[in-house]
Amino acid sequence: MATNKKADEQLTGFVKILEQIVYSAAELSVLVESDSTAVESAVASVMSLSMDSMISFTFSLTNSSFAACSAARSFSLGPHALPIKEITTRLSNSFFISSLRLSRFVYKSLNEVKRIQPTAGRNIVKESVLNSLKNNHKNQDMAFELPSLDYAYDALEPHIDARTMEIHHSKHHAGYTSKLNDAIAGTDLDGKSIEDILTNLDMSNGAVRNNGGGFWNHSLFWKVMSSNGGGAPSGELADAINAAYGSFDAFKTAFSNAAATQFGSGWAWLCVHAGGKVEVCSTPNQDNPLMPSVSCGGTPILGLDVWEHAYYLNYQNRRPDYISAFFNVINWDEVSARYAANK
Ligand code: MN3
Repeated sequence: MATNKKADEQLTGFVKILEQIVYSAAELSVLVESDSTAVESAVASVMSLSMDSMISFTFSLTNSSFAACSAARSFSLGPHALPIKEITTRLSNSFFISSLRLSRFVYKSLNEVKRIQPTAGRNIVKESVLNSLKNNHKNQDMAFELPSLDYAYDALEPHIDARTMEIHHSKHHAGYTSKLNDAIAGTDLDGKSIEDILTNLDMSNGAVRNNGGGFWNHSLFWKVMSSNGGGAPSGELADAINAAYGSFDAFKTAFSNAAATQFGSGWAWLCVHAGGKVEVCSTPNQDNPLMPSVSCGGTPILGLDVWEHAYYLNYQNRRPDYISAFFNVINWDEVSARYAANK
């Protein structure tokens, strides 16, 4: 039992270092206005590693840190030195020091853990990193956080281009998120779920209506698309669509019309009502059917953004072409799951 305790201690130490790396990476990505995909994928990689490959992962991370800090150093000292000199210098120093500490510590502790308890690791690391990210999130006193995508920005090409996805997610959705946080900070909405905020919304509160709607709508939008999307739904969702519209093609026409005829900016929706009936509708701006006194009701399970920012780079004024392309990326598994959860 003593050996297990020792292994646990070693692991705990390793996890703490790992958390520091995740935070540093997150901090770096914020500072350089990059997206958080790199951090997410780093965490995902760690979770899928065996103890053996954790060691090589750590070494490659260390090498990357060295490369990053060298780059940062030459950048901050070179002829193109910019106002971010101080930031890069500080970061490069901290990466440099953590890299050294990390490589020594991890080499020692992981070998020890591996010797004592060959199967230890994966779940403990996963749980601990996730918990600590959650706590870190709370400590930042940020109510809502921009969700990361489940796929790369170019995953939906040629139907939705990478540049549009990048700007849409990292600028537009990020903007709604931070403005929502600003709008609720210090009010009695702070700490409530976004669904709670929207279903009980005071529609005269423009900041929360626009940015809370924008936050929720885009969070749904990313989820209902996939590079493996397209086709048609099956099972009970297909039955509900057939019951309401007669056929999938007729539904497709109704949804496309709702999206095409929404004047100006807005969204087209497929919603489910309690009892399982589905309905197509559209709303202007960032309104959605969760909000009170909106012309359509139920819970949205599929949403299409028809703001020009969602398609203009690739389709210019051809909104119908964008709508038609959207059907090639709809993630019907996700829509079906949302149907089952909200019917
Ligand atoms: Mn949008």
